[in-house]
Amino acid sequence: GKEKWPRGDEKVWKAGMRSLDKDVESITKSFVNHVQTSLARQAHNLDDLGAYQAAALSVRDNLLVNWNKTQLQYMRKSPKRAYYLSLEFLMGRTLDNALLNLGLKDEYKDGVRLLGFNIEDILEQERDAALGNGGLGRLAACYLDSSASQELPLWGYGLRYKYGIFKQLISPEGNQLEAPDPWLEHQNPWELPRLDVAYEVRFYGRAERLGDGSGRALWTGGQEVLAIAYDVMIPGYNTATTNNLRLWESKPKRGFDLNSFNAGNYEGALSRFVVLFADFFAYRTFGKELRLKQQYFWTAASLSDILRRFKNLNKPMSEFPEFVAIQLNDTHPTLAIPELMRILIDEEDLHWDAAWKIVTNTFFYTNHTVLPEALEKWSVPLVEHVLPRHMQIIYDIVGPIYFCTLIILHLTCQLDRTCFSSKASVSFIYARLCALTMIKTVAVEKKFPGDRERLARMSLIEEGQPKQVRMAHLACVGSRKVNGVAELHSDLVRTTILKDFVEFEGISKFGNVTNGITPRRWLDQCNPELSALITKALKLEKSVWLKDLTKLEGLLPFAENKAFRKEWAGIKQRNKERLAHYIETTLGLTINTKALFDVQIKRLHEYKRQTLNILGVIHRYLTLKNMTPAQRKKVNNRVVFFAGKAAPGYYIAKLTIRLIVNVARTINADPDTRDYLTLYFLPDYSVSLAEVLIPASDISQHISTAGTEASGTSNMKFCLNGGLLLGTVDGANIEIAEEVGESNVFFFGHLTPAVEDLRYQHLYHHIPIEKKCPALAHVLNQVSLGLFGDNEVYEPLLNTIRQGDYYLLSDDFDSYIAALAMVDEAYSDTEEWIKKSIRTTAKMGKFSSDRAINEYAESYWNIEATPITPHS
Ligand code: GPV
Repeated sequence: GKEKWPRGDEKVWKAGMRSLDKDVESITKSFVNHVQTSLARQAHNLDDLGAYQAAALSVRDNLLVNWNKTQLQYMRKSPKRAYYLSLEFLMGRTLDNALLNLGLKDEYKDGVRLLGFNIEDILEQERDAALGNGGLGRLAACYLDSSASQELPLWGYGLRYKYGIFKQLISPEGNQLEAPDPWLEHQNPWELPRLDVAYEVRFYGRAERLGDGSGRALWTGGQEVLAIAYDVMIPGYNTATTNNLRLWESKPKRGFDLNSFNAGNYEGALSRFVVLFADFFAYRTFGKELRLKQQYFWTAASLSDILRRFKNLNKPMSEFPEFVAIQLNDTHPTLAIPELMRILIDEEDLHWDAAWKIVTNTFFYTNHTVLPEALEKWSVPLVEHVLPRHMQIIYDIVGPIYFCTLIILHLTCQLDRTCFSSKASVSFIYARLCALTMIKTVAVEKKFPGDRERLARMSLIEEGQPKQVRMAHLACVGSRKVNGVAELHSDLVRTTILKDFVEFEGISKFGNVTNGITPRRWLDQCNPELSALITKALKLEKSVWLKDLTKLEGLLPFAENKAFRKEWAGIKQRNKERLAHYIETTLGLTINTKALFDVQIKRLHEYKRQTLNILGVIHRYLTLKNMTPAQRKKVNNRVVFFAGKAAPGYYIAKLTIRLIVNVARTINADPDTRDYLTLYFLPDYSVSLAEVLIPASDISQHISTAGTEASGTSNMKFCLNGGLLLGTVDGANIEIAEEVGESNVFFFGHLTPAVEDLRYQHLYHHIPIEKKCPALAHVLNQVSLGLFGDNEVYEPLLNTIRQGDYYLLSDDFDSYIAALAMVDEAYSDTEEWIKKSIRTTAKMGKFSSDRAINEYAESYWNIEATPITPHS
C-alpha cells in the first residue's frame, strides 16, 4: 500500500528532505556550520579534536539521509528481516569507514584542507568504540558492514556499555594493569538517542502457574528497569542502504516502588549494565548475577522491540517466523528462547505447542567454541532467583525432550527429584505428555532403547552442586539451525558437544558458515596503497572487486611480473615504516624496518599458545648467543611483535604478558643479538592498532592447539594484506591453506585427532620433558634460572607445561621451531616470497564477510536483498 504521511502535504515534506552533501563546497559549509552551531566554537580556537567533531557531525548528517530512507523503505516493503543479537560489537573507529563507504573521502580531504586541517590527523582523533573483547565482537561488526553493503534488511542488537573493554597499561615490572575506558566522555556523534523507544524489563519477583493445565503463569513483583534505545547508523559500501545497530541503556523506571530499594542499594540496583565482561567465561568467579541480568535485560528489550515492529504488520502471530529471523551470537542471548516462549504463552495467550513452533522457527544459533571450560552454564538457583518464570519454562522445555523419553523408558522413579521445580509443573508436563511428544520420543526410544547415559548427557540441566542450565543445549533445541564458524569447528560441534542432538534431530540442522571479514575496513581502509595497486592491476572499479572479492584472483598472473612485485614489496615496506613511525611516536622505540616482521596479536589465552611463541623467541635468542659474529651475520633479521589483552582474572595469561615484556627487555638490550632479533609487546591492542599492524606483517602466527580455535579471523586479515601465515592445522587456517595452496602457508604441529591421545599420554604415560623435548626443557630451565630476571615468578606458567601440558606445547615445540626455520629459508628468497605474498592475497576471495552474510541470508534466515532507492 501507499505510505501515509502522518500530517500535512507529502510534497511539502519531500521538498524539505535533505539529500547528500557531495561537493567540496557544501562539505565545507556544513563543517563550518557545525563548528558554530553544534560545537559553539570558532575558527580561531578549533583544534584537531574539534575538527574531528565537526567533520563527524557533518558526515553523520549524510548518513542520516540514507538511514531515514532505508528505514522508511523497509517499513513500506515489509520484507522478512534478520536480527543479529550480540553482546559484543567491536566497531573501532567510524569516520574513515563512513567516508569510504559513502564515497566521500576525497571530497572531505579537500574540504578540510581548505579549512586548514589534515584529514589523517582528524581521523586519528576518534576513539575506538570497543564494545567487545575480540574475534566474536569484531565478527559482529564485520557482519553489520556486509549486511548493509549487500542491501540485506538486518539490524544488530546489543548493549550500550558505558565502559568498553579496559585500557591495558603495562607496569614497570611487566604486569598488565586495567584502566576503565570511558569512551563516551566526549559526546559520541555516531549514536542517536531514542528516548521515546523504551521498554520495561523485570527481574526477580514471583512466578505463579495458573494451574489450569495451560502452562501459563503470572510473573509479578521484583524489580523493573527501563531499556532505552540508542541507534548507531551502519552505512553500506557504495549503496544507499544504511542499517541500524540498536544498543540498550538501562534507566530507573519512573515512579518505581521506592520501598523495594534501600538507599544504599539505589545506585547498584539500577543502571549497572554498563561494563563489558571478559569473554570465555572469565567472569565465572565474579559478577555472575550481573552478567545474567545483562543478558536478560538486552534480550528482553530486543524482543519487545522486534515484536512491536512485527505487530505493526497486522499479521497473525503464527506468521512471526515468516517475517523475523533472530541470530544468536553464541549462547549469550539464549534467554531469548524462554523469553519469547513467555511472551507468547503468558501475554499472547498462545498454546505451548504453537509457541514452541514459532520459537523453533525463529532462532538460529552460532557456536563459537567447543572448549568445555568456555561453554556457558547458569546455576539453577541463580536463574530461579533472577528469572523465576524463565526457569519454569526451561523445565517445561526439558519435559518433552528429556522426561517424556525417560517416562517412556519406564524410569519414572528418577524423575521428580531430578528436575521438577514445582508440583504444578509436574502436572503440566504430565498433561502434555500424552498429547504432544509421543511420536517423537517413541522414535527416540526405538533408536536408543534404555540409553540412560545419553539422556543425562543431553539434558538441558546438568546434575551437580548446584545444578546448572547448559545454555548450548537450550540454544540448540530452541533453534531452527545451528552452525559453527569454520569447517573443522562445525565438524567438531557435530561430533563432540552436540553429537547426541545430531543423532536425535538429524544432521541437516547442523551446518557451517565459515567466518569472513570486511575487505572495506581490512584492506581498502587500512591499506590504501595496496588497494590502489590492486585496482590498477585488475583494471576494475574499486567498488567492483571490493564487493566481489573473488575478483582478486585476477592478481595471480602478476606474481610473475617483476615490476609489479617491486611495487607490491614497496608497499609492504612503507607499511612497515608506518608501523615503526607509530611505535616511535607512541612508545618512543626505534624499530628495524629492514627485518622480517613477525606478528601475533590476539587475546591472551593458553589455547592460543602465546607461550609457545615466546619460548620460541627465547630459543632463537639462545641459538644466536651461541653463534660467532660471523655466523650471526648469515641469520635473517627478525622483529617479533605481540599485542593482546588478558582477562583481568586470568592469572596465567597475565604471567605470559609479564614474561614477554621481560624477555623483550633483556634481548633488546643485548648488543650481541639485538641487530638480529628484537621483540616488542605493544600495549592496549585495539581495532585501530590492528589496522596499522596487519598491513605491516610479513608473517603472522595462529598457533592454537589443533581443534581449539574455532575459526580465527585475523588470519584472514593478514593474508588479505599479503602477509603469510604460520599456523597449526586448526580453524580457518585449514580453509585458507586450501585456497592459497599448502606451499604458501607454514603449517606445523599435531592434528586434531591426535590431541585426545596425547593428553591421555601426558596423564598416564608421562615422559619427562628433558627426554621428550630437550630443546624446550633447556628454554624452560633458562627462564627458571632467572635469565630474564624475576626468578620464581614464572614457575606457575612454566609448570603448566611441565605438569599436564594440556595445550601440548611439548608435543609441538620441535615442529614449531622447524616451521620457523622454514620461514627463514623462504624469506631469504625475496622474489619467491613476494610471489607467495601476491598469491595469498589473490586467493582470499572466499573470506569476505559478504560471502558469509549471504550464506546466512540464503541458507538460514531466508531474507532477500532489499535495494534502497536513493531518490524517493
Ligand atoms: I565463545 N570467540 C570470541 O572471540 N569470544 C568468545 O567468547 C568465544 C569465541 C572467537 C573464537 O575464539 C574465534 O576462533 C572465532 O574466530 C571468533 O570467535 C569468531 O567466530
